[in-house]
Amino acid sequence: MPMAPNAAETAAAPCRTLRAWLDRLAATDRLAVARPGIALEYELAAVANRLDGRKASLFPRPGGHPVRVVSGLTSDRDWMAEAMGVPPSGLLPRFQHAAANPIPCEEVAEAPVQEVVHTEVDLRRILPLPTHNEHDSGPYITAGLLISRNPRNGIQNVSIHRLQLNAPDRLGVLLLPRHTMSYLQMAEEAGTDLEVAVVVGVDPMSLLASQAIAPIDTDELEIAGALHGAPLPVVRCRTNGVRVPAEAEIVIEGRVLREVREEEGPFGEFPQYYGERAPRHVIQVDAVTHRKAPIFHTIVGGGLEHLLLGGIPREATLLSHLKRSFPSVRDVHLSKGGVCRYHLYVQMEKRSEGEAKNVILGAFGGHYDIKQVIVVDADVNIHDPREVEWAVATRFQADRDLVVIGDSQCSKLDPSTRDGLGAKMGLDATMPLDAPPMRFKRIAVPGEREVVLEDVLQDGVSWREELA
Ligand SMILES: Cc1cc2nc3c(=O)[nH]c(=O)nc-3n(C[C@H](O)[C@H](O)[C@H](O)COP(=O)(O)O)c2cc1C
Ligand SMILES: [Mn+2]
Repeated sequence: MPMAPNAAETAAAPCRTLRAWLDRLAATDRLAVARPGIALEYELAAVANRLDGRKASLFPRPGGHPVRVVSGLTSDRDWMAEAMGVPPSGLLPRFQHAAANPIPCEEVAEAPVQEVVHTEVDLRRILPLPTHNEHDSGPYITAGLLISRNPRNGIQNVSIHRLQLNAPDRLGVLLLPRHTMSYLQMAEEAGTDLEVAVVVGVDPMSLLASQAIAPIDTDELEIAGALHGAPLPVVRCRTNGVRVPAEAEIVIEGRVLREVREEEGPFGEFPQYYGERAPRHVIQVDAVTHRKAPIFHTIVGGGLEHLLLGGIPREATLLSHLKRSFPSVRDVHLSKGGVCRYHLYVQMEKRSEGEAKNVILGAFGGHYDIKQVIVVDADVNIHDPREVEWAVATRFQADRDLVVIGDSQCSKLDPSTRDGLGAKMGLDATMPLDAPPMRFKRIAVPGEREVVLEDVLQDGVSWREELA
């Protein structure tokens, strides 16, 4: 496994449960605990958003409900590496390795997640369901892993879908045309509903694995196992054949109903806009199981946790994709300003003139969500937007370094597109290979990094002292 040289000092064991991760956050002053009784409507999301990226938040007795809520578990890139047990530079390599080397799950007969079983289901009574953004249609489950089984071969799929409370035992679900939708179509062809489970309250690695861009019939729980470095223990649901993580907090068992649609949305989404209201699929809930005193995880739409969970697995996939054709590519980054989806920064060691433009074209082919690519040289830190802008300011000329492709497939959630039809823009901000050596030489003061300020500065001395 590729890792940075200092990995031996900083690497720890990967974090395998939500509770272990909460312990780690609490021990390092990164878990803020609210006073009991914060309102489930808006107030909880307001507090979580204010802490976003700095601290995770825990809400005892939210809206008077006995079940605690947590949010903001993975709202920092370095935390994600820490939960993985690698230094920050190991984040993408480790994810690439796990996606390429999944570890099969291990079935167990008894599991903490089934300590309490409800077959009479009133979701709002069992779970504290928050409402986040101003125009959201109502309470949502936002951090549930939706696990389904291929009805033909039993292979499982894992992904996150927003789930609207439609009735005490019914959830509206947004299924974009990805793997769950394909499994549902197979079920419909066989004339059946699709058995599913929604798993809430899992460890950071399972959340991340759910976002892997993997081929259909790749069980993302096996990628979670690879990230843990051990098979994930799973247990069979009580009312259907789906296998769910045994150490999770809460499982909602049910079926996506064939040929049923109910109105769902609007809902505040990752680009900081609302996803529209429309007829969508429906999950009929058959049972809920959970740990004693379970913890409910919620992801506030558009927050850093939402952005990073989608962004990091995409970066890993895009890096693998680009490196296949361009060994000169060193690293990629989906910027936060570009909602960790739309704007890609690429760092490369250009070997031939024009190569950066080929990299731009390759990146557009990596994922249709990408609308802007900026390629920079190896001396530019792509994790610092100011450095990338500096490269554009000093190494880019629009008349020769700009690539624009109109009317191509883009994200439908980008409101500036015409229903997903939009333009791609690429900026080659690399230096010309034949530039004279001093033209693009970055200025530097010798010894600046090595200065130890405590050694050279004196404390409490007035500037007048030398005059005396
Ligand atoms: C917090 C969060 C919410 C998401 N909500 C949805 C959703 O409502 N519908 C959807 O199709 N994808 C949603 N996604 C994206 C999918 O979970 C993601 O694309 C996943 O990798 C798809 O898995 P698949 O390739 O196995 O189908 C969401 C992702 C995150 C992180
Ligand atoms: Mn999948």
